[in-house]
Amino acid sequence: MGVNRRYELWAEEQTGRGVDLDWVRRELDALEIETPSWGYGDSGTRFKVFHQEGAARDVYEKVAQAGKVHRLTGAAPSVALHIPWDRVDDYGALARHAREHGVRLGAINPNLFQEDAYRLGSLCHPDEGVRRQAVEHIRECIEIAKVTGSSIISLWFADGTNYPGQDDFRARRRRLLEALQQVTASLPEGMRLLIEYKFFEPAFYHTDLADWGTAYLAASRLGPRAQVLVDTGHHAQGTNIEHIVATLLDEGKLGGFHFNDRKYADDDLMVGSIHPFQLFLILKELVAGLREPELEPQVRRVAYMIDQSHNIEPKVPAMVQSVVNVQTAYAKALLVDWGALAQAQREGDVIGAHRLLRDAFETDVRPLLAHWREGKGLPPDPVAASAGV
Ligand code: PSV
Ligand code: MN
Ligand code: MN
Repeated sequence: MGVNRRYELWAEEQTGRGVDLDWVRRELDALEIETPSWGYGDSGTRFKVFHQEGAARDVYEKVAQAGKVHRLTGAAPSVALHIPWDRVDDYGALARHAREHGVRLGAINPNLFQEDAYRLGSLCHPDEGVRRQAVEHIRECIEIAKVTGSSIISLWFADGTNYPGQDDFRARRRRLLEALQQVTASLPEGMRLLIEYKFFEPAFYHTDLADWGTAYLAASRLGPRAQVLVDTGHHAQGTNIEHIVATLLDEGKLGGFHFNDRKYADDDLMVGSIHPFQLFLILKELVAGLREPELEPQVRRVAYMIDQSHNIEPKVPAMVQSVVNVQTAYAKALLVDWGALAQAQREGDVIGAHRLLRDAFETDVRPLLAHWREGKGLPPDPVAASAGV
């Protein structure tokens, strides 16, 4: 059966359930998923970095590969940079190169963990000189963002301690907040800070920004220019991430996501490959927010980004698969019957409410996505089309 016929049958069923397919398609049009430059070069674990034929060797090649992912999916129009990994002399030229490949430069990620100076931390370091070095590096990234037209500075800190007594929790917290205030004061109009948390690794006793609470408190101190970034791989096993997302959204502090999946820790596996229902439930909170007029502007600014390094999978197909997994989960979240759900919740219909979510999650959205892609001149199966690109 052709793409059109399959879609017609699918659309008839969905329209019959009361789904507004024009709205669903508009929201699919609006979904943009940024890919990371560091997902296109050779990467590995501490055991081995495997070389892959065709892996990007420099930032120009990384941007070109991000361009391929966007050409195949139509949903990945920007690429994040990591400085100094992606340092170049002329960022204006790099931005032009990106445009030539059909993408733009997105979030700038300062690297605050790979200098010898950062052994005891960056913004939390006991030595004022090291803290100054880290602040200057973030300011350098703000200058880069001005040239590249990026509106997000994305901060992840490896800061923490390995042993009880190594440093003073509250002193470190004050150093962090003071330095973050200095950085925030350097932000130009229209640029914002996203503050990421992670509960352990590389620090093994305590991490200064370990969870959404510590990140939220920091973002609150900094005012409206700072929000929290939720990296799906950065939680203890069993954490209810969708509940965190709903809470941050309700507090006006949800800034963005780093999507990836994991089985054990911060594994950076392809998003949706291990916990597809969790991904759906997270995105369902975003769709719920879109439907509330006070929350909608915040939801529209949430930055969807992938944070994955593919160690054994081919780079471009893995990124295409990841974008498709997010898009698929999002399409399913757009199909939730909100009216029926609210009624089931009011009536205390526990199983009924749960089944409504499962109905949306179990809907096969491939006919919709294939038709949406064909309408845009994209391959109906971008993962298949990415082999050998
Ligand atoms: C390290 O855990 C990490 O994966 C964080 O998620 C950052 O966002 C990323 O590296 C890039 O610095
Ligand atoms: Mn991350
Ligand atoms: Mn991570």
